[in-house]
Amino acid sequence: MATQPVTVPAPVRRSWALTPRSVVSICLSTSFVLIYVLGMVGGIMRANQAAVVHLPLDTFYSLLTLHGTGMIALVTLAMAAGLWYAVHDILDLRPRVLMVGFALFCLGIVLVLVATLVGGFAAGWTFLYPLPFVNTTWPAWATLAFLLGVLAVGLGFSIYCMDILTAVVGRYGGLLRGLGLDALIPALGRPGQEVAPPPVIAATMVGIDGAIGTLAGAVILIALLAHYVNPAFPIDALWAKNVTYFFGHIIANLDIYLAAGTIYAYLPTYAGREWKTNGVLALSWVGSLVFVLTAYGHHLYMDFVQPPALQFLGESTSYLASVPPAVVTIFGAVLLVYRSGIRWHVGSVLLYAGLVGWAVGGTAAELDASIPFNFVLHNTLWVVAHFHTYLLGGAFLFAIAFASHFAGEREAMSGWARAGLWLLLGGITLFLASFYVSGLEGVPRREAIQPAPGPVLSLYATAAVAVLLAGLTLVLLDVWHRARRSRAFPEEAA
Ligand code: HEM
Ligand SMILES: [Cu+2]
Repeated sequence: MATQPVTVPAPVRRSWALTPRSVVSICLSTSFVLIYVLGMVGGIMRANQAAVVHLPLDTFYSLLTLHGTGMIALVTLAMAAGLWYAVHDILDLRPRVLMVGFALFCLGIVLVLVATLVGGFAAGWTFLYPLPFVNTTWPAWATLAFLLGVLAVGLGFSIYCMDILTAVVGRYGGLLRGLGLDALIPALGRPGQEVAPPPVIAATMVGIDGAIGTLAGAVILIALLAHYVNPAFPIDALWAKNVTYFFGHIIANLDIYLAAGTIYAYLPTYAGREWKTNGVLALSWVGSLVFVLTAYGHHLYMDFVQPPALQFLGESTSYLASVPPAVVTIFGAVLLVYRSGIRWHVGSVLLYAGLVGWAVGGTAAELDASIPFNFVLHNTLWVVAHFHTYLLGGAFLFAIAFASHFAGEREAMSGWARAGLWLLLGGITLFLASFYVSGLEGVPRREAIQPAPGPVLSLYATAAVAVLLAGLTLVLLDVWHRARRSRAFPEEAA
């Protein structure tokens, strides 16, 4: 009898396959490593303001530009990956497209790194016209590299948004249903089709506002590039400021709305309760969609040539913008967790802490968006305080929360993680307190050398950054360790 050849199963090449998990892991690890480095850059800037280290002035402003641009891009990348993962099954999203977006983000970040660290570009992350062109301390090519870098990041995000919108239309037959509006207006619904769940509603809102915001970004960047090529190409400074802040405000805000989508997806898994779409939730997201687009005017209160109607629009929608997240998402999250016997782990602690950061930062933002307060707080460190509260103390914490959930949280929280959380949250609180007090004392933002009492408060802040980074190191190592374990036992992962 002839012996049968023994068939050896082909080795499974899991590590390099473009699966949803692998692409999301790449996005998260890249953004966390770079955020950590840019956090250290932030600490160096605080140490310089405390006169503990003495950077050359132009180096300080290049680092400031790198930190601002890089952080916004990287937190967007991490949270975009988080929300993508939360909805990829429902919307049948393709990992390949996310990878293209990721590659464009990386290209953009490399260009920004080269522009600032090698070229010395230092016009601030808002690259406000005509700063990139007049009295520069850097060569012209650095301006070009920076503008192209921001363009690449914007293109990456716009591909992400368009992919989500296409998938929403494919799955729900229209954007209104993607926004869950059939829960409010039943006539919009289709027989037999369920209402979009909350994470899909968030993804649709981000997709629409992100597509519009990145389009505005492309318009201003292309205009600046045209001016770069031919300095006779005219740019109206007021128009440029409106378009630039329209773009910047939308992108920075969407970080938190991307995060809200992931909260809808993951907080219920800790609380053991469902978060369902209803008419109020759908309406609140339509409100956010409109207010995020119209509130940017609060960046132009000091521009007396801005048409008054736009100033009123900016102030009123800045107030209205706070209502949907506060009333629906934050209050909804509190109700979801209340008496649920929630399981506390790194993910749930940070989701909750992030909600606090979001609420506090939002309140501080509302104060600054009120014109009488803005007279006093405009361009002081109060501004930096409020956006770090909801970006560092909100969106970034949500990003780590998602990563921790993604890595798997089967076993109890480790002692290291617990210590890391205390240090991280304590460090962030002290770090933010220093910005707030400086702002109230009238210390201006974006100054390498500050008037008193800036330097002494910067010294406290420098120590707080060291505590914050120590905590971040422990938390990220704990997440990384669990991610490695769950790669060995994939069924453990979420
Ligand atoms: C360890 C964490 C962080 C530290 C130590 C830090 C520190 C700083 C410092 C010292 C400044 C300059 C403030 C001034 O004098 O005007 C700054 C500005 C800024 N940071 Fe952070 N930051 C951190 C995290 C973040 C995060 C997570 C984000 C965004 C998601 C962010 C976005 C920005 C932006 C947009 C600016 C303004 C840049 C500009 O004025 O052009 N930062 N940060
Ligand atoms: Cu704004």
